[in-house]
This record gives sequence, C-alpha cells and structure tokens, in this order.
Amino acid sequence: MCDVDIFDLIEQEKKRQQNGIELIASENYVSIDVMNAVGSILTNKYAEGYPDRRYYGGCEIVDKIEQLAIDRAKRLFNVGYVNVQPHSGTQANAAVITSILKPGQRILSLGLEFGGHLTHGTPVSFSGKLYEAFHYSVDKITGLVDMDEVENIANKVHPNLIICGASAYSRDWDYGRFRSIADSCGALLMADIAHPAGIIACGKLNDPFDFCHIVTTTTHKTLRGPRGGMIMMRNDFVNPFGVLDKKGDKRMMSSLIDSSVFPGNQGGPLMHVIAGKAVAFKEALSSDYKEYIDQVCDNAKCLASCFTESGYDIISGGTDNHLILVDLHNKNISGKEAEIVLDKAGITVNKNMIPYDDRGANITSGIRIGTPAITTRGFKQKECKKIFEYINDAILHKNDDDYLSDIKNKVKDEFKDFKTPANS
Ligand code: DSN
Repeated sequence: MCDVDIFDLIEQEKKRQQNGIELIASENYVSIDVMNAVGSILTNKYAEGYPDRRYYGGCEIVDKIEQLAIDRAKRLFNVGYVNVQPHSGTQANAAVITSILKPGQRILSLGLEFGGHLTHGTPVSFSGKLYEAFHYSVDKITGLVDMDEVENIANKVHPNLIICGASAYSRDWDYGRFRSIADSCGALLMADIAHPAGIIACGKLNDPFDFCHIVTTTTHKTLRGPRGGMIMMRNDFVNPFGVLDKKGDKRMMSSLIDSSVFPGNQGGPLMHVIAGKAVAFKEALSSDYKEYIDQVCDNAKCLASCFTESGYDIISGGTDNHLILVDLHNKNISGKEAEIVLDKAGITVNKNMIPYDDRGANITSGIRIGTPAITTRGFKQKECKKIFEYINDAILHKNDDDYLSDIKNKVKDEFKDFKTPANS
C-alpha cells in the first residue's frame, strides 16, 4: 500500500525545488542516475567492514560498488587513499579528529563566527567537548584569513591539529603557508573542503593535497553527489603521535582512519549512498562537469558584481568560489529578516553571521548565497542578473506581502524552462 502521506509530501517538495530559486550554497540537485542509485535495493545490504574484509556474507557485489567509488574518487582528486563510508561531513571530521587526537589535545581552526564549521572545535560539538580548541579569524578590513594571526596562535598554543576550510568563506586558501605553520609547531594539517570540493577537483582552486596531511569533504555540495562524506590523503604516512595504538606502535594513518570510521564512529556503511557517490564521481570526471563548475564560478562572480554595483557590501569584496557572503548592515534588514522575506518571494537563502557580527547566530547581519544549484538548472549570467533584481526588489519591499507573492509567481514562471533533473 502506498504511503500517500509521505509521497504526497515528496511531490510537494519536488515542486518547491522547481518553482523557487535555490541559493543555499551547500545544496545542489543530483542527477536521475544518482537518485536511482540512492533509491535502490542496495539499502537492504549490511556490509560492515571494507571491500574483501567484511563482517557479513553476500558482499561480493557491494564490494565492487565500493571499490568503484574509491577508484573514481582517487582519479578525481589524484590521491592515493580514500574512505567513502562517512555518512556525512560531520562523521568524516569526527573519524579523522578522533583518529589523530587524544581527548584534551589541541585544535586550531577558523572560528564559527568567521565562517568556520561546528565540527572544527565549537563547544556544542564533540570537537569542542573532547578537545581544547583555539580559533583564528579573518581580517576586519579585507575579510581574508589572517595568516599572521594563525602563526601567532600556533606558536603560542602548539596545537596538535590545524584545520583549514570553512562553510562561509568565499576566498581560496594558502595551504602552503598553513603547512609551514603546522610543521613549525609539530601539528598535523587537515583541510575540510566540503564546500569547494568540486571546484578543487576541476583544478580551479589551490590544491590542498599538495600540503595537507588529510582532507575531508562532503559529496553533496559542489560535488553534486548524494548527501554524504569522504576522507582522502594524497600519500599515506605513519601517525606521528602514535597515541591511539594499544601497543604504543605508530600505525599508518590510513589504517587508523579506516578503523575510526568503522567501527570507531559508524556501523554499517550506506551502500546505496556509496553507489550514488560512485555515480557522481563518474559524472564529475566528465568534461560536462568541468563546464558546469566554470559556470558555477562565473555565476558567483556575476552575482557578487550585481550586489556591489548596487551598494551592497560583500565580505572580502568578491569571490573565488561558488558563494558570496552579503553584509546587510547598510540595507536596514537583518539576515533573519532577509531569509524570511526572500522565502516569501520564492528565493531560498540562509541567514549567516558576517565577520565581527554585532548580532547573534539566530538573527545575523548577513546572508550566504551560492550558485551550485541554480547552475545545475542551467542558469547563466543573464539569469543571475535577473535573480539579483528580484532579491533587491524583495528587500526594498520587505513589508509588502502582496508584492513578495507577486515576485514568487514571476520567479516560478520566468524560470520554468530551467528544470531540475527530477522535474525534467
Ligand atoms: N550545513 C552546511 C552548510 O550549509 O555549509 C555545513 O555543515
């Protein structure tokens, strides 16, 4: 018997995804092939362990699926080690951090209020509860990571792990400088590339693998795969701390990370999601995907120019990647209010703290805007300029619900031919 309650709601969400403009920087629309893999009978299979070393019978086919996902990810990022099992970016970070550090050891990362991530040592996450976390910031004027501050804090607190990477940072990272700072204080260096992973895979941003010991990512943002996480290293190495081995031996990091993912932090892998990851990686190895990523970045630059030309402040003045962070201070609207107003106009964004924000995380003074999802629908600069006009118009008419509802109808009609894969 069909569960009409749930399937009716799924249909409603499918329409919402088509009718509105999706600008949440961490979202995207997966292909039908990815969806078919994730919605497949692979969800039925238990496969604790790794290919050819499982704790269950009947794994001969899912072994091939996981191996394909690993091999494709290795090609995509030119790396020697991949673990495709983390259920999410948070799980990937938990597996890495708990495989390297003993409770009480020290992490140095970008502060959450400057664009960092919950799992990089905030007090509400395992990473801030188990470890002593210190944070660097961005420069108040330039909006760029303050590398001198990173060095000063590292020299003072001697972290065991330095993390680079962010959730709301529109510029590239100086991984080389981070590595020399890490080396000088005996820390390991991890990059969390959850947001720009697809852009890095296409060689349009600095390569973290040249310098970072370990790299984590999600698979569902610019990478356009199913919701999930992944851990990578270009070259394996001996765990320099030797802290987690019962015998006190120093083990290879790949072995420590594999054990930390399963059984350390997770149980059975989601084989249907791993199949979806494999499909997405094959897509990401294609020339079509490279064109897509070029357009993602061009669209973000176009939106940044539209905002600045109309008197909005963009943190750091622009973007190197797929997102922009808009400071709404001079527009007499908070981030929370802008999110609600734009929702009424059929445009989805998320409120976001800006560096040195005078409002808290529930109100904020900014919005984060990303282009991965609209670019999958085929939007180019012409459509981005139109979207900016609708955003600006909605903010100017923030108290006029009829006006906002009119924009919502226009957005739905004007872009109806730009289909999401599920609505094609
Ligand atoms: N929630 C993700 C994002 O939106 O950036 C990070 O976890």
